[in-house]
Amino acid sequence: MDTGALVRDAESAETLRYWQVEEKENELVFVYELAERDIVYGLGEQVRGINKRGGRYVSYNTDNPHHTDDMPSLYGSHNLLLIDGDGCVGTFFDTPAKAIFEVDYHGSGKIVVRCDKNVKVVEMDGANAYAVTREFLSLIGRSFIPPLWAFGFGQSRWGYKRQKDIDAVADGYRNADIPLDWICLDIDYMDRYIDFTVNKKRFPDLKEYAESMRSRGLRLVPIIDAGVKVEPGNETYEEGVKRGYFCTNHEGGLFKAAVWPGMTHFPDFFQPKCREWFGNEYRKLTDMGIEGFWNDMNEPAIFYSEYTGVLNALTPSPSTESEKETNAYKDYRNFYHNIDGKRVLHDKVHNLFGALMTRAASEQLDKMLPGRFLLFSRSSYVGAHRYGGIWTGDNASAWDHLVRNVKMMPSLNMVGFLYSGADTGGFGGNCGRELMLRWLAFSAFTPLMRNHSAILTRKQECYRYSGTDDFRSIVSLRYKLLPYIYSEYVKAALHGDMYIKPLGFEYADERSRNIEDQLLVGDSIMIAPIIEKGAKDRVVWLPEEMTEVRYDGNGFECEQIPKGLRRIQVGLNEVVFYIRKGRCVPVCKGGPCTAKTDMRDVVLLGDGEEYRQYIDDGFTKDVREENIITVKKA
Ligand code: MIG
Repeated sequence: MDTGALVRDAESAETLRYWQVEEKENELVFVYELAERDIVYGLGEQVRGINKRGGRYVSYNTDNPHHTDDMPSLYGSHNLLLIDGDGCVGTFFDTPAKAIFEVDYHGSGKIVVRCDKNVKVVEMDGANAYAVTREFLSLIGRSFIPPLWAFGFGQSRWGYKRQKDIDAVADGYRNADIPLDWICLDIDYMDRYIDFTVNKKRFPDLKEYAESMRSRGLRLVPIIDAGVKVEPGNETYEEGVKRGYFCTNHEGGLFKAAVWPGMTHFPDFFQPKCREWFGNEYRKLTDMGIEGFWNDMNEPAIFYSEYTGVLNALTPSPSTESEKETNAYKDYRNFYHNIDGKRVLHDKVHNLFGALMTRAASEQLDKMLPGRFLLFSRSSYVGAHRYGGIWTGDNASAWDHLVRNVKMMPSLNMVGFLYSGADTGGFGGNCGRELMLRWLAFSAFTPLMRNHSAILTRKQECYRYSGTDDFRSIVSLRYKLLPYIYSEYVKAALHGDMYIKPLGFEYADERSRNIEDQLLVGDSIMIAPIIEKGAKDRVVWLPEEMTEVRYDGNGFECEQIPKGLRRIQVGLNEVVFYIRKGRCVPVCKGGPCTAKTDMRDVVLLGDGEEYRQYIDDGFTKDVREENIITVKKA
């Protein structure tokens, strides 16, 4: 590798260039002195916004819907820090075990990182955070590129049970003339939550059904959970047991834990043979014409196990904060993997589990399908971005969750997860009309744009709200922007670049460096979404002259705006975005789905002269530079 990055393992940790290292009995402690002006970027899927200063974060993949600012762990672990001030120092702490980051916590002026001794530390430096991020992206490899249809709008809900529920969604969108490309099947499509089965009463002929949906420009995207139901007759279970592909317990038997299907075994994704086998199981659904999946519960989430069941019965309720451990935490110290013939405690490699499930699926889907496929996961680790995307888990229908979504997106891009997005409208809770419209107006710019909600919450498909014109306006903007979104995404993946960036990555002035509610999307666009309840207007910072573009469902209105602060009004049916000086954005006519959207018929907005557009058939695995053409202004 000629990237200039230094890779140190624990034994040579004392030779780190930027960090002081102290060896404790069970861990290494790394310390970095911050300067006043330093912004600390990084940590991917984490709370507390773009600048991580002032917080404590724990990389330990966790299924927890309370995404508050003091929630130390979410579903992924992305141990990258970028300290940006006078130049930038980037450090990646590559450990599959728990890692704790205190970043100027309580105003200490220091970063303190504590982690397992099984760690490789990668130090990088460069002129600024953007340069260092690009170096990091070049180290970790090319991001997953899904097919074009995955950039269309997706509708999902935990609670769609049978074919007629899915029909209602398809009809609802088509009748309301709101574009849609895919519909998710949540756990109820399965036979009693058994992976790779289909409930025949609910979906008598999934193959035929998938085909008929496809002819309407709609794809079905089923969920796959990590746990395999323990039940004689369940093929996946029987095979897995026979071949020794499941995780083991303390006594050497198979580890058993309860999740949706009841008692399950977890595939030991650390074994290459197990990955190949499990990945091949997806064939049961691709044979029915399925081209996309979402992997869930792969932290892995555990309701309880035989072990914790007993333990909880024996131990009194926890009395101190540190004792308030979930069942899953206790279980993580009671099951084992077989890694290169060695028995390894799950706790030591916990953060890789979900990532390896994604890898298992992705590698085999790649072999079994002629074209590109959609795959996104809940749990992740850096590296899994090569195999699939992620969604940000069980958020809620609340304004602060929209805010968190906005602020998390650039951090996910720093660690390669370009294909990502949140449950638009919120998973838990009841989403009102205003929140849904504002959230859609933001999600219109995120590669993964999916409306998803939990069972028993208010139904939140776009056509269920009054005044569907407003919803059509926002979602159709997404389809008009597809030539841009698709091109910028693929170019970012091809060039080891980000798709969504903080303003500070391109503009060095202090105001830009500290803005967290405006983002750069691709190379040309700056967005300033409305993320406050009841707000009809907001203040926007323009770090340079830009073209302001307003879309209200009818057409685009453009105006040159000088550098500086500006207050804009934005109606619920509108989206306002900005095009950077000298740049262009191609827009097309849109359509009811990607298959009916003509990506070649574009008009260029903005004061630039030309645009480098990426065009292919939307499926080919041969994604290459030569597919980029120069479109000039008419
Ligand atoms: O314990 O499959 O994050 O998106 O709808 C809940 C049901 C399990 C969690 C996922 C969510 C999904 C839900 N799953």
